[in-house]
Amino acid sequence: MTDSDISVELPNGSEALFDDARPTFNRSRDDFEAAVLAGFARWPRRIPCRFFYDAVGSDLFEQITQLEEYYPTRVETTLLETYGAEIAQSVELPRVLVEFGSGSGRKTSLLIDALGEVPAYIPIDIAAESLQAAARWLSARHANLSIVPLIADFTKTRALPKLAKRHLRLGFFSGSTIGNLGHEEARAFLAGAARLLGKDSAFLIGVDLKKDASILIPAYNDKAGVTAAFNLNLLARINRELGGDFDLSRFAHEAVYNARAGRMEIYIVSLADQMVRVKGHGFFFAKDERIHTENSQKYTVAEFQALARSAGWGPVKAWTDPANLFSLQLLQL
Ligand code: AVJ
Repeated sequence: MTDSDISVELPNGSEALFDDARPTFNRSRDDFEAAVLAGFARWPRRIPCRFFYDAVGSDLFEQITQLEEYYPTRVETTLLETYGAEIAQSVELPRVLVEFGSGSGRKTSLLIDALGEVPAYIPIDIAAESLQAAARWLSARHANLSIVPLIADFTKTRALPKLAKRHLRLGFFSGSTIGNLGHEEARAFLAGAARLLGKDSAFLIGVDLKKDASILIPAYNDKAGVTAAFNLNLLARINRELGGDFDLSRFAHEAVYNARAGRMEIYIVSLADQMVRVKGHGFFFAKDERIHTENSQKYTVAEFQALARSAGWGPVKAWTDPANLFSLQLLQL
């Protein structure tokens, strides 16, 4: 596929994927500056987790997915390999596949294989570079697949390309990325996806399950230190893009399980009293002060189904691995 093969039926508020990605890049840089300055002005301090995924961070995340301790990607991939045919049989076909976010393409490829004929594949992502890479990878493996990428924030997308309405739709939201959202945000996202996908749609969502902290903690604090590098890359990114002067050796990665809330919480901890400058502003970090960088909510199958129902979806079926680590949940409108 070449860039010019990508079709361009555009809904309002979204952009086609062209090779000049600079406007998107510039917008994300401004957004990063505003988010960091606002996040450092409140207490506890925070940096939103969507900023993990610059080029360095995306590469580190890819390494995380290959770690022994990080089970979600491996288990979800196995679930798609094992139950793909059963998932395909559980919905009326054919369906346009609408993916929320774009990953390595590997899981999507398995789902496309299972679905057989897919009239169109519409990945939605704010990062043009990720869309481009995933589209290339998938078009090499699925020769006749029509790919219609949308550069948009998938939590705010209001309309799909017209061609999506010529068929039934299947949404796909993998990797338990929904765990980054709080309950109300997740409910709002699910309700928005229902509106976007429309009548008679189905939605397949990868959801990480509640489990013992002895499995969760190593998954977010691996021996090799890849997750630590992924987390601290936020400070390196501030240094690169916002002229910050963070000394990364004076901060540490921390991953804790908040059992009451049922979520992993990721922080960056200051190892000393220190001053840091960002964009001409000075920020004092006290020893042991934490910057909150991510939540990763875990669910039971029943909890997630209740959340889905409250957003207007009907749970059809959930597939889990024998150790109950991860689930693929099929919903229907
Ligand atoms: C991509 C949000 C699903 O929460 O497991 C992995 C991100 N953070 N290790 C997750 C992540 C630290 C990941 N999600």
